[in-house]
Amino acid sequence: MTRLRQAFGGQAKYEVPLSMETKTKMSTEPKRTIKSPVYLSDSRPKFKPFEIDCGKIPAYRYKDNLRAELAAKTITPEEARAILEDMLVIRELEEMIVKLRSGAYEPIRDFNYRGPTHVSVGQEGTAAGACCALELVDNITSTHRGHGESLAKGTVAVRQMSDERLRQRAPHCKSNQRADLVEAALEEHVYRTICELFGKDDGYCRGRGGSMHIADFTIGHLGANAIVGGGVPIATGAALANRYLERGNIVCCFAGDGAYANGVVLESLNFAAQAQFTNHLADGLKGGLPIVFLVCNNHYGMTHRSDDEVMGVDRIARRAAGFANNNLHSEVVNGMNVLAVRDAVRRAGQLCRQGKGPVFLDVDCYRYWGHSLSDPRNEYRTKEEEAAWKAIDPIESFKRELLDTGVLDAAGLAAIAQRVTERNARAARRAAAAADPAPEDVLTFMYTDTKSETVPAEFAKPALVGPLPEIKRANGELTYKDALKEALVQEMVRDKRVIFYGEDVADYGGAFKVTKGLLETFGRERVFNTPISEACICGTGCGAAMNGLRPVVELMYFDFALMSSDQISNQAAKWHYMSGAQTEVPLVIRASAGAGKGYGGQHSQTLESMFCHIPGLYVVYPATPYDAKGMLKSAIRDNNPVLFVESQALYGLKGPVPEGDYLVPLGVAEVKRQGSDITLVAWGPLVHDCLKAADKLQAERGVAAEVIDLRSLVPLDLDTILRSVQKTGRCVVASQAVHIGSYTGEIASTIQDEAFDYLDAPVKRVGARNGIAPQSHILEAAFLPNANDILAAANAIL
Ligand SMILES: Cc1ncc(C[n+]2csc(CCOP(=O)(O)OP(=O)(O)O)c2C)c(N)n1
Repeated sequence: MTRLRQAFGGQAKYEVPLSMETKTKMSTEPKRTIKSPVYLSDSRPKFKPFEIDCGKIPAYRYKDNLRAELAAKTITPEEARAILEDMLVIRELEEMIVKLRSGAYEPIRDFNYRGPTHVSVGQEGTAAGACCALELVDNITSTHRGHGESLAKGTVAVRQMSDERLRQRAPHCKSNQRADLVEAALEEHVYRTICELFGKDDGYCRGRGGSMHIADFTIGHLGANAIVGGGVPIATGAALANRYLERGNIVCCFAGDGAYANGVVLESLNFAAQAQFTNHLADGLKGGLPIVFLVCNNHYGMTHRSDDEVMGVDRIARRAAGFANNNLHSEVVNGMNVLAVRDAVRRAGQLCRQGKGPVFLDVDCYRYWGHSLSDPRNEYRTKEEEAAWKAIDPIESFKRELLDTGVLDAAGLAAIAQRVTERNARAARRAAAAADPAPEDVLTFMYTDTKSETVPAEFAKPALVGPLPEIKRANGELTYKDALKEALVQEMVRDKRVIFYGEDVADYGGAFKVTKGLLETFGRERVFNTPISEACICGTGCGAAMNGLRPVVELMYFDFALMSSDQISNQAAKWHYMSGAQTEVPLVIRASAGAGKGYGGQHSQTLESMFCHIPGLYVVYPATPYDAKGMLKSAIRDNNPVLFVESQALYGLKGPVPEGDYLVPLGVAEVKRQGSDITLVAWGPLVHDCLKAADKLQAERGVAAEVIDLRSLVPLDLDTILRSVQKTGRCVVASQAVHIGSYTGEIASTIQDEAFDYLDAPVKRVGARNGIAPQSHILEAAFLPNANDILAAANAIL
């Protein structure tokens, strides 16, 4: 509530997210008999010939129909009517978009719709069939073509809500009749969806997301995604959170067939199916990830034919065989038959709730329009193909079943259609006339100012599985590395929502042993190794953070952040803004920067400048053991995503670190040394070079240099820099990053903008040479900046 209050300026404008509600415990009660999380592998060579049996993947298992389901009481007439209505709601809205483009949508002829036109007409059976098999508390993620899923999750959820929640959703409804409340809430849902498409302030994401990023966290819709495949690791992370918190909720992850060529999607399948979730390693919490990977297989990427052109398998379902011995329960489903989809997702949901997920459904469907309305389709497919699919249209087919079974007569059908059309028209008229967001609010929701100040009782002081790791202090001092460990330990003791994972971080303690001992204290539920999947590590971290956890993930080398740059930059950084502050992303990505060890071009980069260019992300880089602990604790408690850069060169540095709980605020620089003649600004290892240079300046020239350790790059403490430069009139900005495009340039130019009148000389920058880190010790020494370079830069302007 606090979060929404802040986002909406003191008043909660819409209901609070309930996607984090706990519904039921997993039906397979986790076994709480943790012996010890430590296991030693003892696998012996076995080379007896054998064959790998990949098993069979069923296709089109559904043999029933509406009549049979009514007879078996697996569906009620009311549910059947609702399914038709849900499909009509989707088609009506998407046909409105089509008509709007040519001014043919009568209710708002003159409205100038700007935005994507990725309609899914033809795929309604997939969206409506899947969503009607989900519960209110279940999650979905969707795609650039996500109107269907978004609308259907909402309409289904509305019908599942209590009267009280309906009243909250449609406060203008004065009736106490449930039917009226439902109708009002359905109209509100369509209205807020159209508002979002139109970029209006009443949109679900307050006009920040639009068609391709629409989300409604209050009903578990964690967002559509314009990056093809980008939402799949988020869904996987959301499922990780549901499993870890034993909520009993599942995630239905919608993505297209095209997406299943994307690396991060395949990484997600691999991540979701990890043996350690279900085998002897899962001592405490046994159960597979509760996620349904639902492929909306319309057979086309944008225009390319997936199965016949760019894949080597004729059925995407086969892919699942590569990820789990049980083929992820993979099957091919007829997506033109809404009841077949419903049946498959219901069964998949049951498996997930029993701890037997993940499940993979290859749902065979078709979109009648091209990629967008600007795609005429004639370059790559025939009219005959389209006609064949339209002949089995999911809506028309289901209408026939409703008539055949007498669930509806012709008048009943017409009444539903009319209700949907009129509701959409009313919503569209209201949306077209609704207020736009205020231009001065363009940056509102970029960052959240909330933090985890108190831990909810249910997460406070979780049980530990072993004693705390011993962290050796000498004379009140710790190494930078142990200071990081102490911060993590304290935050994990404080809050159950803090979990930690990455490559080789558990038993081995990470490539640099920063986290050695955490597994023994917290168990594998909270500290685990991952596959080598940097994109998925960051993406699942983002999804878990958006779904109630506060994950800390590790990138073994900062260089590998480039493998996950989409998940860091387009996902974690953007979801608070794109969702209109419906969600926060309290994720910490620890990235260990090399340099100076002869590891060459791919293990030595200082890349923080790249990420400072990405709005929505915090970027911090401590230089001392004291800050390493205090800043990591702050980062973990912050509700913004934080890229937390650590220096391998500093891991062994010792310094005073109090044992207790203290925080170093993010966005506050520290003046490390006072001076009046020149300002030396730096972060990370170069802070120490600046201090050395300052000593020399004093000793050799009697110059008093002020040294500022920025500590945080975003948010940047510009005040401290400017105050110093106004005093000294001279400034050198230094970092270990290569010179070109370094954040030193941003700082230098800002100083020139803001304090030009105080400057007695141009601002100088020091960085690594504009090259690639070499292996040779001699070359690397020539490549990296050092105290002498800072000294030379200072001397040049003194
Ligand atoms: C990472 C990425 N690459 C390319 C695109 C451009 N693009 C948008 S939709 C699309 C096709 C996606 O195909 P599929 O996943 O099958 O979904 P469909 O559009 O068929 O619903 C492409 C290539 C993108 N948005 N993101």
